[in-house]
Amino acid sequence: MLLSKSFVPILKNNPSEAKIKSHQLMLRVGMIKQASAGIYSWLPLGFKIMKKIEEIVRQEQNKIGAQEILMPTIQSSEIWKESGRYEDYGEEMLRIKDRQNREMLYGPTNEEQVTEIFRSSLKSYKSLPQLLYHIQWKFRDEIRPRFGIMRGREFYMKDAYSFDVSDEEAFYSYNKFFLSYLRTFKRLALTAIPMAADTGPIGGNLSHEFIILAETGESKIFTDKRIFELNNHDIELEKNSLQQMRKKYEQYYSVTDEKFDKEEFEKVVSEENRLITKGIEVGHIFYFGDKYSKPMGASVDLPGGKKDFVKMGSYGIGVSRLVGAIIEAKFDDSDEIMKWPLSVAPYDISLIPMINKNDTSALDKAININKELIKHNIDALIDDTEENFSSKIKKMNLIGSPYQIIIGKKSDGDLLEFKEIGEATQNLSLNKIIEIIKKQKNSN
Ligand code: P5A
Repeated sequence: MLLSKSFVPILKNNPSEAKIKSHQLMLRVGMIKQASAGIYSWLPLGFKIMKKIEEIVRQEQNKIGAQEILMPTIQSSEIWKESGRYEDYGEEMLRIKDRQNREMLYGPTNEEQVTEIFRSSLKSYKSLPQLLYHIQWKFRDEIRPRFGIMRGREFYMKDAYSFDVSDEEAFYSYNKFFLSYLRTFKRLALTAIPMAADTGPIGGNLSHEFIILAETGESKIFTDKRIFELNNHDIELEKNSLQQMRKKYEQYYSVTDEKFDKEEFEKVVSEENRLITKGIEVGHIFYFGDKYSKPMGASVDLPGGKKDFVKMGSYGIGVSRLVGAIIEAKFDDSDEIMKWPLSVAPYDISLIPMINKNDTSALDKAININKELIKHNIDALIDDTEENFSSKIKKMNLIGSPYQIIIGKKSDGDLLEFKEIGEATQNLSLNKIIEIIKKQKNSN
C-alpha cells in the first residue's frame, strides 16, 4: 500500500482533548474519528487492527468449542422485563420506541437475548454443554465516556454464554473460558492477570476481571506479584487440568477494588510481594447459575424425567477497548514509537525510500521489494511521499509497523537497511528479512 493513497490522516501534534496516550495516538494517526460523545468511526488503520484482534479472539473461542452466532444490536424490552433487569439497568440503557410505540433498546449486553434463543430451541440435557458467542456492537450510555474508545458509549464486544446441566459442569465451562482468555491475551502480546471481581449488573457470585497493568487504567488492583510468573497456556482442555490451572491462580491474592480486604491482603501476601497499582480491564467473566434461566424459564429435561433450569455464565472481551489497551502497553510516548505486536499490526513492515525529485530509483526499489513481500503474504506500507527523511521516520514510528526497511544510501546492492522498530539497524538480504518475519508470524 502506498502511503500517499492510504486514508491515514496524520496530525502534526497531539490533540489537546486527548488525555491518555492511546487516545492521543489513535487521533494523531487517524485510527478513529469521533462522531459524538463516546461514539467513534473507525478509519482504515484502526479498523484493520481491530479486525485482527477480533480474529484472534474468534479463533481462541472456536478452539474451546464455542460456536459463533450473531444476535441483533436492537432488542425488545419484553425479555428484559422477564429477567427483571429492565428497571434495574437504569440510565445506562438506551431505550428506543419503534413506530408501533413498542419499547426497544440498544443492547448493552445479551444475557436475555441468548437465554430466549436457548429456551425456544433446546430441551434436553443431552444437548449440553452449549457455548455460544457473538462479536457485536454494544451501547451503554456511560455517564462519563472518556479516553476515546477505552470507555466509549458504543463499543465492540465479544460476549459468550455457557449453558450447563449442573454447577460442576458449569464450572468446567467457566474454566474453559478462563483458559481461552489467557491464550487470547498472550497472542495479543499482553500480560492479562485474572482478578477476583465484583459482578455488578450482570449478577452472580463468581467472577474474574482480566486486567493488564497500566497507570492510566481505571481499575485499582491488589495482587501478589508472583501471579505474573504463572504460565499456563499449553494445557489440555480437560476438567482436571483446568481445575489445576485455576488452583495455581487462586493461590495468589489478586483482586480488584471492590473485593479488597486490607487485613487479608497483609496477612497472606508478604510485604515484598505486594503490588498495588492500576490496570485496564480487557475481559470479564461471570458465573450466575440460574439468575436468567429461572425467571425466563430456560430448562432442560434431565435423565430421571425431572426438569431443571440450565446453569449459565457469561464471558466478555472488550475488542474495541483492546486496541487502546495495546497502545497503552506498547507505545513509548517519550520517543514517540509505537510497536504493534506482529499479530495485530496494521502493516507488517514499513518501506521508507529516500526520494529526491529527480531520482525515483529508491521508490522503484521499494516497489520491487514490495512485489517480493506480497508473494510471501507480507503486508507493507510504502512511504512514497517526498517529505524529508526525519519526518518520514517520525510518521512511520507513530504508525508502528513492527519492522522497517530504509531504502537510501546504506541499502546498497543486495543488502538492505532493516530494523525492528525501536532497535538498531542491521544490513540484511531481502530473503533473510522475509525469513525473520515469516518465522515471527508462524510463532503466533
Ligand atoms: C460478559 C459478556 C458483560 O457485559 N455480559 C456479556 C458480560 N461484562 S462487562 O464486564 O460489562 O463487559 C465486558 C467487557 O467489555 C468491555 N467494556 C467496554 N469497552 C469499552 N467501552 C465501554 N464503555 C465498555 N464497557 C465494558 C470491557 O473490556 C469489559 O471487560
